[in-house]
Amino acid sequence: KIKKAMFAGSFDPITNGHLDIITRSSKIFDELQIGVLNNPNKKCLFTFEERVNLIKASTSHIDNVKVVSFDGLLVRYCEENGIDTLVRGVRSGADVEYELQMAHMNRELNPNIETIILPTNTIYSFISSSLIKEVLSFDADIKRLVPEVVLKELKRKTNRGK
Ligand code: COD
Repeated sequence: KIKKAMFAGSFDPITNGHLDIITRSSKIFDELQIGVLNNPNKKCLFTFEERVNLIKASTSHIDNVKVVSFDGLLVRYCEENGIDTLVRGVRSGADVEYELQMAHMNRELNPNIETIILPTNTIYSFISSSLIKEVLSFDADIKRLVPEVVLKELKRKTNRGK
């Protein structure tokens, strides 16, 4: 039986922090699905299609990764697609608090689905999609923080950045 895992998020946009968790967890599981939340009520800089395309472009070199979309409950998507592991990344104690709460709720919803929490790579521990968008709005240099395709699209969309 192949071991499938899910790494879900809004990815607005994907960062080097996300990519690190994707790279590391793709080595642990046979198949890693990247679940992009498609929720029109959530305000994002990038459209759903753009977020998916940026992830595909940034992960095309990893062959057991598959980019999928979901809305509604994450555990429901997993049940319907034979996935029994959720992968999450944590940067700080605050992330741990939040992730534990989600892990407990997801276990309440389906006790057969496990959550695996990976600590971030130290060098990416300060990166978040929202801080990247904030510093970019002040023309900061963010080239070490996001994949090259993302940098290009961020600059194009916002007319900001170096
Ligand atoms: N280093 C390592 N990991 C990172 C970094 C970094 N620099 N930055 C972010 N991460 C991790 C996050 O901790 C998270 O694990 C993942 O990457 C995705 O992050 P985001 O910010 O893109 O996405 P989130 O955390 O907002 O996504 C939340 C979900 C969409 C997964 C969640 O809201 C959800 O499951 N929604 C569906 C409805 C549902 O099932 N709700 C019940 C949940 S209990």
